[in-house]
Amino acid sequence: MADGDARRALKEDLARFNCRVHQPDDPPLFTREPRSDMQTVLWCWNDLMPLLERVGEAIRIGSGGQRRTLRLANPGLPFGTTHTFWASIQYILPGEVAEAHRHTANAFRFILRGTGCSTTVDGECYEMNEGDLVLTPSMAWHDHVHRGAEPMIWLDVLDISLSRSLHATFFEPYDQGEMQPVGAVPEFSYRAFGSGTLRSPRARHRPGINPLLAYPWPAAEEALERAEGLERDPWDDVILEYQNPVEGGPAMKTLGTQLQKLRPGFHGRARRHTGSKLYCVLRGHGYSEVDGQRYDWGPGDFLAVKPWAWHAHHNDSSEDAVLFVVDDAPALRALGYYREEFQADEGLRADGDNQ
Ligand code: GTQ
Ligand code: FE2
Repeated sequence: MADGDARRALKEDLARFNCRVHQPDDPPLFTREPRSDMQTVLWCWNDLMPLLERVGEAIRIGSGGQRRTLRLANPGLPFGTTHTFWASIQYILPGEVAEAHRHTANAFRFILRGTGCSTTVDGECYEMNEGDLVLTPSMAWHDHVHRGAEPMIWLDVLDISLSRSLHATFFEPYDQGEMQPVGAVPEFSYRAFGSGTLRSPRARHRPGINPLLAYPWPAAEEALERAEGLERDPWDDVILEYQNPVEGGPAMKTLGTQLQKLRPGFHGRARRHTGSKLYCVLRGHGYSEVDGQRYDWGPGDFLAVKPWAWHAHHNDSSEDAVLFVVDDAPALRALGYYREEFQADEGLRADGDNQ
């Protein structure tokens, strides 16, 4: 048999038994460095706000646990803001209820505008105010009800691209009414675990699970102010990560959340890492350089940074810039896939996993 015929016969036999060998036009199994279809994208608040208002007029919140959200859709991906998470802006009008449901995806909310809306997570009711971070861990029941007077706007992030790629998506609407019953102690987890340094000796928590569901703004802002007294971080200026107060480490298993301040005149060095990131501008103006391109940003803007892209942040203005940062580093670290490189004064400092 000629060589070509033998190869063709082998290929056919392999296919018959659901096997294959590497074909010349197959994409390579490995690349030297991560390659991502995700794009680095900037969303501007001036574009988002009018769209949100239109979405508010056009879309009613249905039953069965539906939400009204504007998703930040990455143009390079079929699904997600990044390949691991969806970031969306939820818009809820006075009197509305986003009915109870639960899902495998871990989620959190970071409140951007408004007051008077509360969320209940596994029976614990939390008021939501600007700057608060509220967690909805995997499979926790949650519903939101707006008793305030103005539209309420918050950032939702779910690790749904990740759970989807792992084929682990479950969703369950609550079937005993619009809202779940509320427990006797409002804001229980915050009262029991929220100070971070003092807690009741009788407060119980399950190992490996962060018992704290809410990180209100006043304490976070105060911590960030206190951190200004530390030595300046050459890459991030002032940066704090939201922590599991009982066991340390990130507040969620898959998603990292940070609060960052870039003071006037700060010019950060570049760094790159595996995994993706979303910056949400809370206050002030500045710009980021990502793989050589400049992105100018101001309050309400969102910048998604693709994996392994060099990025550095700058503040040329005369006021502080404050950013809320989301990444998927905890998920990558848990799997041993986290790597980063820093541009240092002396040149490049390469670190493997520097957890
Ligand atoms: O508020 O529960 O943006 O389930 C996407 C899915 C928000 C929520 C989103 C959700 C929610
Ligand atoms: Fe949800």
